[in-house]
Amino acid sequence: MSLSSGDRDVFHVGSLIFSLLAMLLAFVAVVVAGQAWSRSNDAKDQIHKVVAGGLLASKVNVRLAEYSMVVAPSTVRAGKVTFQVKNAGSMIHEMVLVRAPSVEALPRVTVVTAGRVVGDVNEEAIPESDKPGETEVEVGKTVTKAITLTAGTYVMICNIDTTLPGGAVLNHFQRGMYAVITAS
Ligand SMILES: [Cu+2]
Repeated sequence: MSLSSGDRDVFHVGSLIFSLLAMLLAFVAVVVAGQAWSRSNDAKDQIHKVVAGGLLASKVNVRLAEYSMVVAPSTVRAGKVTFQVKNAGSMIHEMVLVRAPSVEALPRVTVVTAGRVVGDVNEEAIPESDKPGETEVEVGKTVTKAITLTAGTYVMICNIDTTLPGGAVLNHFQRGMYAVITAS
């Protein structure tokens, strides 16, 4: 049996359509694969962002009392951090943030001056650039304050002096009102 010229034309048209369909399918496969690859890259970017800091909080709670300062969490994401500072005590307290590697690294008052006793944190000896923010909190109140922290370690203190009835001065920091927070 031999093909007539008409049969051969039908055969050629058929194989041409088949080739075009195959090319179209191949093109669709490439586009779909490309989209999947792009989606998986987006997912990887998201995971990297989470690992790089998305899990770190940018809001912290601070509880002030006589004489303690409790901060949670103690590691935050560098940048704008919202501090919610509650005074659960029975006298006025403050939260002063100082950029310092440790409590021991804070400069201290060595000579009694007006309103300061030996051992207080010497706030005047700390450059303004290392004091990103502070707030006082009245008894029973909660103050919400946004403070921008660059990456590093910060000591938060209450450096208030209270004069006792007998005249002796009690410094809150020296009684233990401090906490350490790290921004990364
Ligand atoms: Cu205090």
